[in-house]
Amino acid sequence: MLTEKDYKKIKQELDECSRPLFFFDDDPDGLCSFLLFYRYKKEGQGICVKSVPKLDAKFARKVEEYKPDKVFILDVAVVLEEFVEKIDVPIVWVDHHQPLDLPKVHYFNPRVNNGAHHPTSSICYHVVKQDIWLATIGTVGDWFTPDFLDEFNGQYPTFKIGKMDPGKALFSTAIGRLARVFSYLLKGDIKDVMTSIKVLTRISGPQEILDAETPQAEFLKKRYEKIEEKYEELLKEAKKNATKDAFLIFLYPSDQWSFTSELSNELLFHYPKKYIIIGREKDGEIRMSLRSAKKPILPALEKALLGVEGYGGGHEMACGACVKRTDFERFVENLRRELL
Ligand SMILES: [Mn+2]
Repeated sequence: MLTEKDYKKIKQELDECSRPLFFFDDDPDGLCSFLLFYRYKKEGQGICVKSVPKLDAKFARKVEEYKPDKVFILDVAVVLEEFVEKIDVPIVWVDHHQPLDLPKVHYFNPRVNNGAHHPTSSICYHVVKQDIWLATIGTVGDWFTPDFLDEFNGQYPTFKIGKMDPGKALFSTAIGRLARVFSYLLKGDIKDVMTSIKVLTRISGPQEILDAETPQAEFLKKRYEKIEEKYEELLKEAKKNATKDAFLIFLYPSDQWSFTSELSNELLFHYPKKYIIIGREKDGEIRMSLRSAKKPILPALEKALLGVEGYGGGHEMACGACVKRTDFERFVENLRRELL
């Protein structure tokens, strides 16, 4: 758990810069983390780290171009030394994934001291203490109950989230829907994504987004509705694969947008007793998300990858993996052996 002292330190880092560059993960938690800091600071620029949550040397070019006086890394799971080496301004990294040790980085991660995995947007809220609605969207989007929920309910009674498990909050409340809307807005053409993010830096609150009566909220609605439609189509297809089997496996081609992580979360919510594998075929590989609400899936995944061409990892109950198309059947058989 981070302490009030840590939050103050992070705030000081924000206060003591004038041209920050923010790298953030491309999910609702990462996006809300950025929005919380940017809306507080009102300076700087944000860069969404797409496809792989990893900062490597090629991102250093973005730093050279923008010439910030400080770099913030928000909710990005992996930062490589080759990135850090190329940066000659202070780096502040706020994250809640598996802790990593890097030289020269001001690192804030509640898991370093075996703390809870509070999402990054929760941490960012405790730092800036404003825009609680964004922190709630980001936190619920990460399948987590905010530790400031009472405060949120008090400030936004029409969006009140009662006592419920985080999955239900994500799939049955208005805030949960907004979390899903945020993940849709991060998909597609990078220019449209950047415009959407810019709009979100100026939006007044959750009601404005849902009402879609201002030109800026209308713009968001036009975009996310189209993406949501594609998602719903895939979800319908995936649900057809729910049989008596303990596994729900759904593969879809890569010419479509990636909804792998969103699909696996929602299917786990609807089928909590099943092991969920959602994959997308690309360049002779299957890139997939694995979910389980029963047994930890991470140790099973590690064993299932032995003798298979591929890699993977993640959290105990939620993993990502990539295996050769030709090895996929064997990989699934291995998983069955480990889990059933
Ligand atoms: Mn996160």
